Amino acid sequence: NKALRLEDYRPASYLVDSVDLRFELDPAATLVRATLAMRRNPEADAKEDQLILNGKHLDLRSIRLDERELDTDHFQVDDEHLVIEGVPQAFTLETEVIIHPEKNTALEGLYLSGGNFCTQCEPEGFRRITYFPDRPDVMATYRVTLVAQREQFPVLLSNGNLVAHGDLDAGRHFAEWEDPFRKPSYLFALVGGKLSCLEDSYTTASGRSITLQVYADARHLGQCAHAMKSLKQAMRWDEQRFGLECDLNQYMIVAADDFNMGAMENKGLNIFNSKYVLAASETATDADFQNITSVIGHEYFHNWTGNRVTCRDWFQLSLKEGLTVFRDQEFSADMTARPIQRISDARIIRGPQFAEDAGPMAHPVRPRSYVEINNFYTLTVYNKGAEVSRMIHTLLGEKAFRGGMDLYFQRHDGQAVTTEDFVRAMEDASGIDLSQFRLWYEQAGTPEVQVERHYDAEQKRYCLTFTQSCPPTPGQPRKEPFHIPIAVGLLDRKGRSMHLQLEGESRAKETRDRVLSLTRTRQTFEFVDVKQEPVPSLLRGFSAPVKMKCDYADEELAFLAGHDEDEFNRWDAGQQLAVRILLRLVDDLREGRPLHADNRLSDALRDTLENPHLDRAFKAQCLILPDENYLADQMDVADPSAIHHARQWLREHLAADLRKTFLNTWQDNLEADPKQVDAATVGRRSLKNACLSYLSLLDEEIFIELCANQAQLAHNMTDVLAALGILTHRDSPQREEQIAAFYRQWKSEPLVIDKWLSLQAQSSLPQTPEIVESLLQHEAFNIKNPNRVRALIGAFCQGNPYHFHAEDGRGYAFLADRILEIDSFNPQVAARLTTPLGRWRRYDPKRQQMMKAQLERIAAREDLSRDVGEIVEKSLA
Ligand code: B3K
Ligand code: ZN
Repeated sequence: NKALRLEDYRPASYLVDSVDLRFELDPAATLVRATLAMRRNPEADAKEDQLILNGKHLDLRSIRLDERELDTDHFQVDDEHLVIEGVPQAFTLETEVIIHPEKNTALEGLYLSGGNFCTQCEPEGFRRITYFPDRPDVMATYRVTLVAQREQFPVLLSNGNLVAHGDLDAGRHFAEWEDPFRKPSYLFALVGGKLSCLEDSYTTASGRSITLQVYADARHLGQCAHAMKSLKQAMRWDEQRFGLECDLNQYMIVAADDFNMGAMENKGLNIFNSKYVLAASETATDADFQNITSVIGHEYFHNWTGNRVTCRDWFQLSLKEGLTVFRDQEFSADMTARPIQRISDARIIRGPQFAEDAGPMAHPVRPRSYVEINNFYTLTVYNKGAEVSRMIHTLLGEKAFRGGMDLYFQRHDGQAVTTEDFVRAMEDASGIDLSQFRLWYEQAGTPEVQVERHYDAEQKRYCLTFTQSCPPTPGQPRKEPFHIPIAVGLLDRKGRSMHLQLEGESRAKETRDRVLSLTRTRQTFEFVDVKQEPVPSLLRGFSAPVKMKCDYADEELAFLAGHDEDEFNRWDAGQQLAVRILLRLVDDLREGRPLHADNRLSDALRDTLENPHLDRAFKAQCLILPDENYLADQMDVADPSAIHHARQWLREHLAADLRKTFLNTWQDNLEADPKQVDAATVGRRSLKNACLSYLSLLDEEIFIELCANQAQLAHNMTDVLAALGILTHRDSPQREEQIAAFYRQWKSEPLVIDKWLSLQAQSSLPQTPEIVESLLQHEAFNIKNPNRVRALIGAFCQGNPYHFHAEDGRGYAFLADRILEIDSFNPQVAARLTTPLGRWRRYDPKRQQMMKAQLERIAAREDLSRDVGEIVEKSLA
């Protein structure tokens, strides 16, 4: 398994101008005829006349070059390529292949989901459909003819516009689609099957009318309204914020039950995991509704950042993904509440992304090499990539950033480009030098910033000295200093932000919130005219994806938690305080010392809950203690069991301490209309349920009864699941009753059953490992479906560290067994499950040895996929 390297990029030798595809769709054997108009690439260096096309698992039937059938001594085929010698400067190539959608369990290329045909081509799935130069810098126009049995496959869709359709012999019909936009092969899509459609229309800023369609199976059509609404909001938002209009006549979204990822931005024909389309307040949680808005937005925004301007090669993946995540985060922030969105973005970065940066798969936002590109659709490329776009936005400001975007489209519309092209457009439009900033694309790892503070009472001067460093990552032992934007404020004793004036500046500017550019390894910023010693509020709004270390006293954190006007930092100060307290409790537990309460956190939370100026969703966020995985990342040697017990103990302590406040807050927010999912109602629900989860920890049966009632009677999935999420940890008859009743009620709704599986997989009860094993055999479970796998196996191994890291090593063996099983039919899903084992170095010697043994067992398997192979190999290196 050879690594591909960025420096080996060469332009394609041959280009494709147009593609004509004809599919005779049949689940067992589909005939694909491709006619490619090709010519030599004037930019290719070698002047050879050998044509190399990608193709995987294709049964080749015939090849015609300029209408002449080629016989076998003019070409060679193996399982990855078709090589034709002696091709002319320009020619037409026609191939016929047979493929087997029914047998396609990898869910890449053309496959069946719920009896319907669908495709997933990014990044390299098109080569499983036909022979083609399957790389993003080869862009062509497509004309597609789909032929199928009308009865079984009444709906036939592909990219672009429908140009013809009609009946054929023997019960067959056809549809012909034409996409006028040149596109890379990874954006090709087709869908065929029995689907119903919710239709609407949208009028663009310039007055064009676009037909919008959301396709799903008939019984789920009633759950498509939120997706449609989100799509229209996204279209309006992109016009207003970026001046970008939809360029199509028809925009289609199809919900598929079997899907490896979240969704796919195929030109004009997005295919979605049904999880990110279908929602009703009875079946989907508030979080589901928000995820749908963000994923619908994300795929729509790709139409410009990804499709109109695409990637030159897959090393540039963050060019479209990082930027598009930044765009979807901004969209979600505008649709809900900005600080809440930022808290959720930061949780992902500081939790699993920082862990990725610290682990064996650490890689830069623009990787330098990969073995299997599917392994690089990561939190680093997506979410850290989004932070990199956001930092450019912070450094340039909204207006110059918009200028940079405009210039980027002006220069590169219709092209396949690099992250360098993006940064250059930003520089050229703003006049701001981003040369050092580029290191964010090139260097892996999470920078750490140490802060020292010094106040000179006599001179009224205040100094902040920052020292940055970045730990080594695979292949990068030493790092250059990053350009880090640090947003700061200084709080006076009353908690008001002070005026900020740096040494050498004039007083004129009225700023209480500003961005410092840290560019050197060690750098001091001196503020003048500082009347009293302030408490600094650092990295406001999480202005850079770094670990900021400041020697705050606990009192200072409590003070920031109660006063910072930057809501993100206000939340964060409470979290930092909680982390400290929790880590002390972990130490006490490990040393066998009695556990002591610390009232500073209770006091801070009480103040927050009783503060009438803070909104409910924000308060609910403050009540969520840092999770067990995050706490493990803060320890030199992670101790999952002590972490679990310490966190549980602190939650019980807070419940007792704040009983009255929780009860009042819970009562005040009971009136949350179960049918509504607007931000205010969602905030109410999240707050009352957060309070209930604390109240249920008190030794009072009434709250358990309340949960059981809520689980049984609520008509809103958020409420039902909040109650079950409490009950699942209690060994009580109510638990068994409610879990069984939930199954009876929802067994025909797979997306709801996923919640049922996760609930049980995340339970802290001692019998959980057995329950998870037995659920593998349950009629509701299907290991071939990626959503079911994530809901049960993923939730247990990543969302239940306490049981996954059980001392007997059983969790590790369980995961390795599943990885091996799944790898034989779906390598992408198997590879993603491997992450927790790759973290073995973070645990004690006994766990290390057991985790490593499982990785070695996987590595020893013959026929391991390239996907899993790359991860286990790097994990063991
Ligand atoms: N671009 C797709 C991801 C495809 C992943 C293939 N392994 C979804 C997205 O980021 O919008
Ligand atoms: Zn994307």
